[in-house]
Amino acid sequence: MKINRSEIETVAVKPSQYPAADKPEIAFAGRSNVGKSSLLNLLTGRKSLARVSGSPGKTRTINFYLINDEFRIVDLPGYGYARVSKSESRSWGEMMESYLEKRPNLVKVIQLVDIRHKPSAQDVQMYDYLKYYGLDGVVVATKADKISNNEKQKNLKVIRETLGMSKDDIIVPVSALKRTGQDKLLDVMEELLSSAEI
Ligand SMILES: Nc1nc2c(ncn2[C@@H]2O[C@H](COP(=O)(O)OP(=O)(O)O)[C@@H](O)[C@H]2O)c(=O)[nH]1
Ligand SMILES: [Mg+2]
Repeated sequence: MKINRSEIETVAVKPSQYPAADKPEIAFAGRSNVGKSSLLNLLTGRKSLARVSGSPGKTRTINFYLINDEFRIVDLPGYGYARVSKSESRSWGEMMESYLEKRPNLVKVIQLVDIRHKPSAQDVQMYDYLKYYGLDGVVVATKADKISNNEKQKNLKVIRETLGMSKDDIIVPVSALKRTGQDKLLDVMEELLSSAEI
């Protein structure tokens, strides 16, 4: 699959603001700063469709991007930002729950984890949550340029084991900096969309 057209369609904090559920959606979830915005820019070939942030924790919205006029990529709010208040983390939870639980056209949530580290407790919790909703099975390991090829296989194995991924589940290493991994990921997304009934 090639992405020829991409635009931000809607920024939402609650379901009444979501676009119509008329196109399949693939969402991205992950810790703040894991590289969600950078991945979106890599996939779409756009330098600044999504804002890449040096300081984590700013995106507190659900961002809907219309791709090729056919489907949407949905950038979910990041988690794991240290300096959030109780009420902020509650509103994050409510925002995630109302999207994941009730969105009929949601095909899959791709979870992003940093390839350098063993997934955090929050990463595992997020992935378990996706399992609960049947939305798990595709993981992107970001910032692949930051480790050697030797380390890569070892780290991918640790990620698989820590998240409790099964044999058939897919993990795609990606580097937004070196621009690698995006073709594989786009193939996976195409496959997901072709099996979606929306
Ligand atoms: N070296 C490297 N840095 C990256 C990569 N992807 C993202 N970053 C950096 O990680 C930081 C957070 O990226 P961003 O895309 O804003 O993460 P988000 O908070 O998940 O949307 C920024 O400083 C990016 O430049 C990558 O593939 N390689
Ligand atoms: Mg972002």
